[in-house]
Amino acid sequence: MNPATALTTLLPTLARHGLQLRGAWPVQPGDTLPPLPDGSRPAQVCLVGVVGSDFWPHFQASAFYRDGRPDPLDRWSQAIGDDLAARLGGLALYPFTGPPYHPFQQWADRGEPTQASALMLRIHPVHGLWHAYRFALALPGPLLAAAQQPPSPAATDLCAQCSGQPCLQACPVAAYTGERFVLEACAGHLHSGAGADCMQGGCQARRACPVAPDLRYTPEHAAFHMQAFARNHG
Ligand code: B12
Ligand code: SF4
Ligand code: SF4
Repeated sequence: MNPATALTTLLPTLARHGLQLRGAWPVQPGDTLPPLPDGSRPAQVCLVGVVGSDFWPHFQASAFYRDGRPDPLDRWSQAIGDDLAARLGGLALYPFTGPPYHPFQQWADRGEPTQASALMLRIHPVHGLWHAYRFALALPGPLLAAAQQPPSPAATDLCAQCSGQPCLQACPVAAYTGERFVLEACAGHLHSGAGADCMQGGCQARRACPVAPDLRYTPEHAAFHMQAFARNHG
């Protein structure tokens, strides 16, 4: 499949689901990736993810959201990723299959100007902390030419320049220390009555970040992630 055909397969499908192509990078000799269905080694990896809550109405309208079975967002992602991979002769890889997990955050830095933030989540100069990854497509050839990849603004050292680093002050139980995330403190708070603000509106530390406030997740979207997180921890 030539790059133009690959793009006309990929981009409209992603747009239909509210997903975005988040960058692409060539596979290097040191990358440990599974073989493609035909046994060959992948040549390129494309990262697909969400920015803000754009995908939320699409996911909410899907059968996965309403079927009452576990992990609806992961299953929604798998249906889209596996279908696209089959059409492109590639393999879909997911951030949630593991351990061991695929190093999605390291992969992100190879395809777009993301950096580790003070909260250790990746921060993007345009999307701030309000983005995540749904799947990667390992592809047989360089299907997406460099010129056709999404334009990337330059990476900046946002957190080093951030006055007062409000994200590190905002957690009521100081779960983010700047060096590590104290999972037990966060989970304990979420399961207590005092955790209602985080559970209903999303992580207060993440919400305190002044970058890209327009992209903050909607309360319904944020609450969905917080419920999943609390269910898995505690
Ligand atoms: C395990 C995991 C966690 C663990 C962290 C364990 C640890 N080592 O510290 C826990 C459960 C704490 C966690 C929490 C969260 N996570 Co998490 N997590 C993952 C996961 C599945 C695997 C990370 C990994 O081990 N990778 C393998 C190593 C080799 O690759 P790496 O790129 O170097 O990964 C390192 C970092 O990712 C780091 N890390 C991962 N998550 C977190 C979260 C926090 C708070 C910190 C401090 C570090 C951290 O730990 C890894 C090992 O050092 C990734 C998905 C993925 N496959 O990368 C998501 C991922 C990193 N998480 C993500 C998110 C959004 C979260 C949450 C904020 C919200 C949520 N949806 O649950 C929460 C934070 C809690 C909160 N109060 O809101 C996103 C980050 C997106 C971004 N903008 O960068 C990812 C990429 C998932 C995705 N689908 O996009 N997570
Ligand atoms: S509040 Fe400041 S330090 Fe914290 S993540 Fe946002 S830019 Fe970085
Ligand atoms: S969800 Fe709430 S308790 Fe957990 S890290 Fe964020 S602000 Fe702290």
